[in-house]
Parts: sequence; structure tokens; C-alpha cells
Amino acid sequence: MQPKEVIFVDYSLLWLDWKPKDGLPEYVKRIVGTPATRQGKAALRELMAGLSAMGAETEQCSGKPDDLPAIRLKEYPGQDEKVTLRRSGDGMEISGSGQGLIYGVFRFLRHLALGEAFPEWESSPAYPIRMLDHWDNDDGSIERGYSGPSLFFRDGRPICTERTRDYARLLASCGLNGCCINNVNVHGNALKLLTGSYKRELRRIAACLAEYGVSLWLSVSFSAPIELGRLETADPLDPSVRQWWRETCGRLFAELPNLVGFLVKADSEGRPGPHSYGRSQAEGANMLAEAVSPFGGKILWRCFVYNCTQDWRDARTDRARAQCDHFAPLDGQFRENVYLQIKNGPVDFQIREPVSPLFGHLEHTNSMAEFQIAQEYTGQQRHVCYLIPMFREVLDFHLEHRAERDTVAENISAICAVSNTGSDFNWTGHDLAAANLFGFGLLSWDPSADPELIAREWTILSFGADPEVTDTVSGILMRSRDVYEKYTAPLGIGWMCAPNNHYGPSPEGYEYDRWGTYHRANHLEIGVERGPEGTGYTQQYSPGLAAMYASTEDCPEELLLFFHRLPYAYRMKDGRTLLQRIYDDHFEGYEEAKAMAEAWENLEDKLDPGIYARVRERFREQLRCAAEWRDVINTWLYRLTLIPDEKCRTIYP
Ligand code: GCW
Repeated sequence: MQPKEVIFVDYSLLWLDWKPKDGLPEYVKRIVGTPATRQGKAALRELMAGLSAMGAETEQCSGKPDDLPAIRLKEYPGQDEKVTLRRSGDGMEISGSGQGLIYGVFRFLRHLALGEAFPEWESSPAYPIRMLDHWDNDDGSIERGYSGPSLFFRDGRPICTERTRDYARLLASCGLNGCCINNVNVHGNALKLLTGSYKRELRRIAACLAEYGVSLWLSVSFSAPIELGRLETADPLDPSVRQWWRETCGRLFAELPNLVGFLVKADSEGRPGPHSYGRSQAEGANMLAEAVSPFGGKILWRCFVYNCTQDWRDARTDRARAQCDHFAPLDGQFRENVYLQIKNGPVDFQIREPVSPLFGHLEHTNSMAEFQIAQEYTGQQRHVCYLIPMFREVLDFHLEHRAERDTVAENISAICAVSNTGSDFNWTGHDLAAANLFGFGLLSWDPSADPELIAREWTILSFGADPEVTDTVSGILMRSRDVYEKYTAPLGIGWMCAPNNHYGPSPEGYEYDRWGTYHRANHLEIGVERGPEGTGYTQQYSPGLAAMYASTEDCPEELLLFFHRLPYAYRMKDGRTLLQRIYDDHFEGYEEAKAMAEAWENLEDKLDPGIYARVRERFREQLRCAAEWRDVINTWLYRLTLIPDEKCRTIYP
């Protein structure tokens, strides 16, 4: 029997576990250039360590440059993020500011690991703000966290550990430059992050992040002047409130040189906000923007404002409309250091939603796209669900509101994702979920990056370069979103998950609740009509898109039940009935999940045994849960309609 060729991997390093590499170019033996800044030094250290892990014996030559083949590091002054890799004589030159060098070095190491001798790259990131939002609480728990306790908090206090620096490296290595460390729902001691009580800890965290060019952001409570300042109001137009914020910011920004600004969830799901004082969202955001502006600070203002105490009997209120209804009329009223943070879809991170129409209404306001790599509604890091193809679809979407620069990617000026990381040794719970972290980083730098190439690259960096492993793992990743979609809620309808924890099926779990997420299914029809005859949501899009979505014929089928209420006998384009399509998707989705699990099992001899076993366990749970989804959704629809599956597969009457 052939000996197994297994690569052992230190998965706590994720894609930064550089593997030994044959045939490295001659020039990697020498590094010329001595960066002066903290980031530049970190870049040099990464380069030395990366090359050594790949098996090179590299020396750093700090003397006068000569003509011998070498890697030349050229550091420019400033904070610019631009980076250039180019051939220089028989060697390579990597140039940029200190921060640019970090991106350049990681990119260079990636190229070497992928087998390119002279990588050439000249690039600047698409957005100046590319960050992760942590929903981490002061007690160390994480709202919607699926990979262990918080990296940033323990027992009511912020913490800086040896992993904080590792985390900063991971973020910088895929192009991210910011991190908001606490939950947008600000509770408990997290309120006191503004007070100076945790100055020491925050300074340490900020310094670890800064070394890799990652800025610190904090989530703040709009009513902090009451909670902390003992004022009687948080009215944004009240002079004492404004004064309180100015003073607080003055102290905080002086204490934390790497702080860039605040993230605010106001008037949303019970959080305080300007509406309580009869003020607009713009008045609220601008008050904070003014307070941070002397320090070059920025405000990220979330647009997740909707009525979360809706009466389910009220069929006229449509939650999908809420963001545009609240924010579109305010375009142009926000200060230039405010960014409106908009979830990718109009409701809430479901596996299939249309693109939020709000992106098309902000001609004179900075906007920021918010994605979620924490898999709250997409399998909670127990199911494999590679989200990068979905994010690309959103970024590529044409809003049809202007002739040029019309896609979402071209309209936004910042980008973020709710983080999927925690203290688990593999950072993301499911080993394959790290592809979402890596992929989001790459996409935030270059929104035209190819999700499939990202998947392949990530697989090689994580598991080594065996072509069968690369094809199989990237193949699993690329199919995974469609598979998850098929066995869960059908055709864009969303919300058939269990209430509160959002895992597993419960088709009526949210039906008689206050959250505004209804399908209103009866024995004849399912869905909410959102065309002009219905809630009018479609009219929030530009006329061409509005007409497309309003027409059942032209509406993309995968979104049919997001936009329309339809009878079960409605004919799909391929002639199947709507109900048969749903049955088929659920049976197929399960089979496809099983095929993904089997494909993984075929790699047993080729993978690090620890990774193999962990992912196999997760697939077991995915299959159990996929079967549950299939059977619950199919059975529920069968019992409602009494229409059997044409193919007579098992449903439970
Ligand atoms: O969908 C909801 C989540 C909440 C989250 C909220 C938000 C942080 O279930 O847990 O709160 O979205 O985005 O603010």
C-alpha cells in the first residue's frame, strides 16, 4: 500500500499556515530594505517568517543595495493603502506605505504559495473602510456567534490576548482594515467603553490592531448621555447632550489614537434613538458626527429601522419597505463623515433576498453595505454555506438609477460584514467557514474578485496544493449556497426558521408574531404581494426594476415568493407547479447536501485527520438538519394543500 501523503496543518493559523514549498525562486534568499514604521516592520517580520515556513533560508541585508537577486521592500511615507509588486532585475520589489507593505507582503506570500514566480500587482482597495462588525457582549457571549466566546471580552471586561495580534494579522492578510469590537446592541459594561474605565485594555487592543493597520471602532448607545452622563435626555438637539458627546469624544479619541469612530444602532429593535425625541435620523447621526469630527472621526449609522412590534393581523405594513421609507427622503441631509450602513437585502440576511433598494436612493450621502458572514440564517456554521457568490451578486447588481457607475459596488463608499469569528481554535467554528472570512476580505478590497478563484485559492492555502483536494473543496463551497437554499425556505420567502435562535425549520414560527415577517400561507396561496396592487414595495426600485419585479412573468424565479402571493398551482417557467417545484427543491437539496458530504469523505486520505474529522462531524449535523427541513416544509405544505408530490416521495400525511 502507498503511504498516505497527508499534510498536517496548524489550523489555528488558517490560511496563514504557510506550507513548505519546493522550487522557490532564487531571489527569496535576500531581503533588502529596512522599513521604519511599525506596520512596515510587521510586514518585514511576516515576510521573513512566511519565507522561512515555506523552507527558504532568507537573510535580511540592511546594507547598501547591490544587484544580487533579492526582494526589495520600499517603504513610502504616509498612510496610503496602495501597493505595488513588480519585477526588479532578477528579483522583486514590493513598495507602499507601511500599511501598503503589509498588504503587499501577504499578497506576495500568497502568490508564492500558489506557485507564481514573479507576481505583479498594482492595487488600491476599492473602499477606505473595509471592516468586520463584532456582535460581542461584555460578558464574553456573542449575539449570533457560532464559534465560541468573544475574542475581545471576558467577564465584563475587554481583554487583549496573544490571539488579538493573530487576529489583526488574519484581517490584514485578506485586506481588511477595521474592526468594531462590541455588539451594536450595547448592554452592561459595554456602555462604559466610553468612560475611560477600560482605558488600559482598550489601548492594548487598539495597539495590537494598529500594528497591522486595523482601526478600532466602537458601538455606542444613543442614550449614553442618560446612562452615563446622568442627563435627563439624549435629545440630539439639546445643548447639554451635544456638549456631553463633545467632551466624551475629546477624552476618548485622545486615549485611543487608533479609534476611528462609532457604529450606531438607533431606533431599531428597541434601541434608543432620535425618534424618541421627535428628531430625524439625520439629526441624530449629525449630532454624533459633529462630536467626532475634530478628531477625523466617522459615524456608521445603521438603517435597520423598522416596526418590530407589528400586529400580525395588519397586512398593510410591510417591513421590507421600512428602510427606504425612513432613509430615502433624508438623502443629502447627512454630514460628510456619516456612512449609512445598509444590510444587503431589505429585510434581514436571509439566504435569498433582493438587493436593498435603498442603495439606489442615496445620491448625496455616503453608504456602506453590510453583509453577514456570521451564518445566523444560513446554517450557523454547522452547515457549509459559502456566501461569497451571493455577496458578488449584490455588489454587481445594477440599480438602474444612473447611466454610469450604477452597480451597488460603485455606489457604496464603505463595506462591512458581521463577523463569524470567536475564540474557537479554528476561529470560525466550521473549518470551511473560514472561506467566508477570507473571501469577504478579498471582496472588500476588490469587489470584482472571482468567488470561485477565491475558493480555490483559499483551499490551496488552507489544505495544500493537491489538485483533487482543490477541486473537491472548492466545488463543495461553490455549490453550498444553492444547496442550503433548496432545502430551507423556498423562493425568497424566508423566515421559516425557528424563532429566536433561527436554526432549523418552523414554517409558522414567525407567522403570528410581532416581527413583520409573514408568508400568510393558506390552503390555496402563499406569499405577500409586494407589487403596486399589494404593499407597493416594488416601487422603491427604479422604474425598469419595479416593472420587472411586479410582473410574475419577469420576476426572477428564485425571488418569486419574495415579491408575490401565488396559488400553489401557479406554473413555473419549466411547466412544474409552484408546489411541485418546492417539493422537488427540498428533496434535491437534501440529496445534494448528501453528495457534498460524500465528496468530503472521499478526501479522507488526503487531508489532515483533524480537519477531516471535524468537517465530517459538521456534515453529519448538516444532513440531519437538512432532512428535518425537507420533511417539515414538505409535510406542512402537503397538510395545508392535500396536493401530493407527483413523484410520490415520502411526505408525512
Ligand atoms: O436579525 C437581527 C438579529 C439580531 C441583530 C439584529 C441587527 C444585533 O437577529 O440579533 O442584533 O438583526 O442587525 O441589529
